[in-house]
Amino acid sequence: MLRDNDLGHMIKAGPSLYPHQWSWDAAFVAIGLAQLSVPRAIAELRTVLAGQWRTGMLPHIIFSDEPGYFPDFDDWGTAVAPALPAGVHSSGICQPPVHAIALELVLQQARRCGGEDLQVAEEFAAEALRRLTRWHEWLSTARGYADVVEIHHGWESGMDNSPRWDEVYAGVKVSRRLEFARMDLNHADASERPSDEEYQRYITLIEQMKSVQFDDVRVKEVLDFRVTDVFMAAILVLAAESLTRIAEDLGQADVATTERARAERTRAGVLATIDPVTGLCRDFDINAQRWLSTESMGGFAAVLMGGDDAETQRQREILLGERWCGHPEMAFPLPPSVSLDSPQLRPREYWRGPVWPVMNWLFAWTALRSGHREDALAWRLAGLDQLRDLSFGEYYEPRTNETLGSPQQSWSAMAAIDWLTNPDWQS
Ligand code: 2M8
Repeated sequence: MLRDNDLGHMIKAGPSLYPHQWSWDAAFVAIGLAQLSVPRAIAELRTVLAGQWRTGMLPHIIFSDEPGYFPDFDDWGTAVAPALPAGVHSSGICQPPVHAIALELVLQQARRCGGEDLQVAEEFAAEALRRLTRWHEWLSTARGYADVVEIHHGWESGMDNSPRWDEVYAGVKVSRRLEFARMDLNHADASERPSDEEYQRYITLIEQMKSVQFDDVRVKEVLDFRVTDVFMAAILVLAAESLTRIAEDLGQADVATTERARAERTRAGVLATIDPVTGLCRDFDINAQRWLSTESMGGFAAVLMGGDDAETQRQREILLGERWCGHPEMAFPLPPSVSLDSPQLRPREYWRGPVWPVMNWLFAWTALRSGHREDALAWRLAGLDQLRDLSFGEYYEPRTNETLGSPQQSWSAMAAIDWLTNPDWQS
């Protein structure tokens, strides 16, 4: 399946709905690829890093030559951005920083394989270290806010239409209705995708960014969408921890020190967002200066970071409990994007309720990494069961397990590959 989605230098996120390379998809996919071919995994990460902007940002899409996706490179208009490197065709926003985590896992697999794989991987890691540090640094400076990470579009969170962002999108002023064709609807059912109203706001934000040539400072003055993202920040914590270990192995003590401090600072920033009433982490609307308490998967940022403090323990219990994974109507005890008991639930609609295989993998893997082996193995088993019909859907209806969105989605295959072949999962 991944071979079918492979364009040589990049794996398409999905065969027809997503004919380009998405940043966090590519990082996840590289983790699966490493089990099949270390050099191919490295090639995937190399393409991601080659798209790095002069500011340090890794853009959320690197465009292939394939047609059929909106907004494409011309629609984005990033050619006006002074920070776009020559020859790079990319969007002008970012996605969660899974990349250093991927590099660490590729290196681990290379160590198991030894020989040429190990040599190639170590050479690549030495090269990648500087770019990954600049990327993390950009997230903590240009996008640092209260020791969490600020985002400028729901697309940056990767959870595009999650109810997390509803209040923020309500403040996006669509001053003139824009004319465009929704190419996504040629490949997926409209009831499983964001609405036209949502797309008007998505594209309005791009217009606002374009008006200041995607400048990191000026954009904050014109954007109607400025919000901290705790889930993204939790991923930055994990990535900074991975980069710390990689740097230590490569004898780069200064990088290790910087990344360790980043991880500690950001971890504290995420924990400080916990709502004492619900126990979940909260995002913060910067323009409106208010907390966003809408319940969603994003609230489990502390579980993702894998601590053992009382707040995180409580969050873990909530996630495994009857409102979330343990809800009696769930087809499998896996984390849904929105609780089945939530008034916001729309069980077929993208990030508003469905279960996402790649998120199952992420929660399982962070549980494994932080010593919660029992949870990790239970999620792995349920996650594999969910993928049993081999359609590798992008997301699944939480009660019926119907395949939704794009079938043959690359990062869904990655979850199965890693769970089945990576020796870390064997008990
Ligand atoms: C979805 O997002 C893109 C926009 O970036 C889209 O809907 O067109 C999200 O699920 C995102 O997290 C993912 O990276 C991307 C490709 O799989 O699709």
